[in-house]
Amino acid sequence: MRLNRETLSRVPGAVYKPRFDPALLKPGIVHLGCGNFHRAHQATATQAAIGAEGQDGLNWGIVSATMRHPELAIRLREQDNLYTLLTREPGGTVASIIGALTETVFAGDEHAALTERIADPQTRIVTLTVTATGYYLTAADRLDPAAPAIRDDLAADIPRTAPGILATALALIRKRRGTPPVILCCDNVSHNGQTLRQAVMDFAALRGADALAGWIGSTVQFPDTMVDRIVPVSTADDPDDARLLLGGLEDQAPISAEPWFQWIIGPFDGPRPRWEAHPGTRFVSDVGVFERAKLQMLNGTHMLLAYTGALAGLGTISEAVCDLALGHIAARFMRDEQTADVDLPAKILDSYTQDLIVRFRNPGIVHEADRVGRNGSAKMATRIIRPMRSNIEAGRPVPGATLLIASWIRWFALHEQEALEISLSDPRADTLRQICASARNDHRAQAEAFLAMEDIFGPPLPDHDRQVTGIARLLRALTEKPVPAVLRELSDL
Ligand code: CS2
Repeated sequence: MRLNRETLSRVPGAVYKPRFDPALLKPGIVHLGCGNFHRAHQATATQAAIGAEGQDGLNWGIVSATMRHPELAIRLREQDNLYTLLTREPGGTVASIIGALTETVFAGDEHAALTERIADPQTRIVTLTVTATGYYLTAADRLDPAAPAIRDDLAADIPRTAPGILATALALIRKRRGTPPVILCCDNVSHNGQTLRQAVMDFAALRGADALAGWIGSTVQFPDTMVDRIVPVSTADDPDDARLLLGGLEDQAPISAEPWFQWIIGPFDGPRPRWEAHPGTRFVSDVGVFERAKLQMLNGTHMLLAYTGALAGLGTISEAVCDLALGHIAARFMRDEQTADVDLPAKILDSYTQDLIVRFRNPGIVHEADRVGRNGSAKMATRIIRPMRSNIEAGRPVPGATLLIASWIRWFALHEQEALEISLSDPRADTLRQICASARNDHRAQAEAFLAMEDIFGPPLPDHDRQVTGIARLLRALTEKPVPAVLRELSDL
């Protein structure tokens, strides 16, 4: 028997359930990017808000569009868009049924319908989680007109990218003299609201619609947000665990997440769900410092653990951080290098570091290195190079960032030789692999050619030559010596 609205009453009492009848929900939000993160984050907070608001809350159902996984939309529809969230506490698992989605659609099938749904006056908010690569940005955070998907979208009637879909829907709203929805980017992108606004304006301008671009800039709200919850890819255990906790009901789309939840949202004018009913949600006047701390300390250190950990045979974040040497290097990197320009008192930075390390250790969260490591070229500038540049300018050492970049290059070198044991996914993979192939065994040339890619790293780092030498030296060590031995040396343990 499957989980659905009819069988919801059979779910055991110990499982958290929506405090409303999901059949009564009406859509007020359109979401782009119905992945695990969305389902464990915004959908969960929206469910809490709906439950807290009684009758009015029922206007905040979500139409969620998956950009890449038509089969997920089918699976969710088969269970009336209900699914199980398995919260992996270090001491056990808690199950909750999430019923905030009124509909799941595949963006690829229904693009025209999607822009109409966004333009529908009932839609007051559009949220997005399409990952940093889904915005097609240059290193300077402008829309990249040379990205093939953007080139296609500019020529197409029916757009497929998030900036294209939003620009098209906003054009419809403007034509109809409607009120635009508030657009809430929930991806790990620096100044994510402002950046998305610029990308959508760039899209409109590239289409020759300068008046539309101006209207978007002056009329549409794009608050910045900071989102935080570690949500891994689903594992084979998830459906079994869900069946057990649901008293035998089958769920074909369960997800796992850590207990931690944070959603910091900038100034927002207009109707919205009472998201602050979910612990960890806050509305603030400036998201900047939260965003910087999170992107650099959490996401940046995740990258180090993923790239360097995988080379040492440590395939998940928890394995990597529990390794004595790498765990020590990572904690030092997080606290000493990645706090650059994070304007918070030392005590808060200490306790945030401690919390993060505990979260990373959670054995119930299987956060694979290849997953965290994907799309590094789109993550490098904000998460790593921004603090690194500032540290070098201030004369502070950057051993962690140097190790991270060397490890990342090593992934492509191994991949090029078909010796990388995990999968590598990156929009610039071909070029980067090619660099390693044409400079095989020449570590300095590899380091030089990588750093010369300004669309990834931005303008040359201060003291450029010294950075190249440092990266090349570590690249050689990672190539010639057993990686655990290199880490032991670097950790000073
Ligand atoms: C990770 C994030 O894959 C990655 O880039 O660092 O998905 C991370 O788990 C989340 O941002 C946590 O909030």
